[in-house]
Amino acid sequence: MKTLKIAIQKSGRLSEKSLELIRECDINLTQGKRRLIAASTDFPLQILYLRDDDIPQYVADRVADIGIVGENEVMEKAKKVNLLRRLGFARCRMSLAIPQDESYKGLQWFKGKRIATSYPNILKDYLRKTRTDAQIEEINGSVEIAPSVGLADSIFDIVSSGSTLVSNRLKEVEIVCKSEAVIIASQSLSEEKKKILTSLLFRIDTVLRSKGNKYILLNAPNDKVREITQVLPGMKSPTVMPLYKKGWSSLHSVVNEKDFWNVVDKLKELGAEGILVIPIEKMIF
Ligand code: PRT
Ligand code: ZN
Repeated sequence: MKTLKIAIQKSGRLSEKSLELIRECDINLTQGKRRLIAASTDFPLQILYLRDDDIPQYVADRVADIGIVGENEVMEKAKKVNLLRRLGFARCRMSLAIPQDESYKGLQWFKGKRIATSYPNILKDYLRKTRTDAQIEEINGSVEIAPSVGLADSIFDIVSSGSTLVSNRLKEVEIVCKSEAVIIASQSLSEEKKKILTSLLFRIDTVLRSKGNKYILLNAPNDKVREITQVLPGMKSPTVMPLYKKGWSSLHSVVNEKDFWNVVDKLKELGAEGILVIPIEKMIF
């Protein structure tokens, strides 16, 4: 039987979450990360552990069928691959930063300046679109020290919390783009591989959906049930069951993490009691 080959980062910021996602899809892997390749015993999937920079190329060349990689690498490498899903982890932004003591009034600051980066293509594209005439200094790693050692006037790099910039006396002045982990796929998969991919994506979607939702149970006086059901839409509508205690009901539903605390506040106002919130392992539609 054919197997689908997925490339994931060998070690780095994406590795653990990528493996976790595969495990949450109930796919068990045989070997550990010490090898280049691992197989699954219960799903036709093979894992290739690679450097993140190489993943777009390997997928474009069909050495791997799909891959989990930072969107920034996909943009930078500009290979012909399909972007299938955004995964919501390894979120970051790509920004221009300049020395803290410089005053900044807009992109014209960069005119004639040198910008150090490991992402020359994304930067080149941005400078062209914004008609900014600056010079790109391509360097690998430790981009943030370039201004202090006199290699450049400014930098273009990944920013997450911003603390690396602060500790290098730099300030973020323009956000060029945002990035998160994504699934990419080769543009030409055999029918057999497409079938495996569909089944894998079904599992991944199920896992991603359940991550944002919680199962909620509560007790409420019967005369409040109607109002409470309006706050708790649920998948179709909430389940309502009578309690042994007269005049009371138990309501079960699903709430999204985004408006979770708002919903809980409203429920309390409406007289809900004994509210229980439980994580959902899988949500299948
Ligand atoms: O060895 P390999 O080539 O596989 O790994 P790598 O060292 O090139 O990549 P890695 O593991 O550092 O990052 C992998 C991916 O994680 C990146 O391509 C991004 O998509 C994503 N990601 C998310 C980040 C960050 N957040 C991040 N903060 N990648 C790097 N950083 C670095 C950034 O370069 C800067 O030095 O962290 C610093 C900034 O962080 P803050 O929190 O101080 O702002
Ligand atoms: Zn890398």
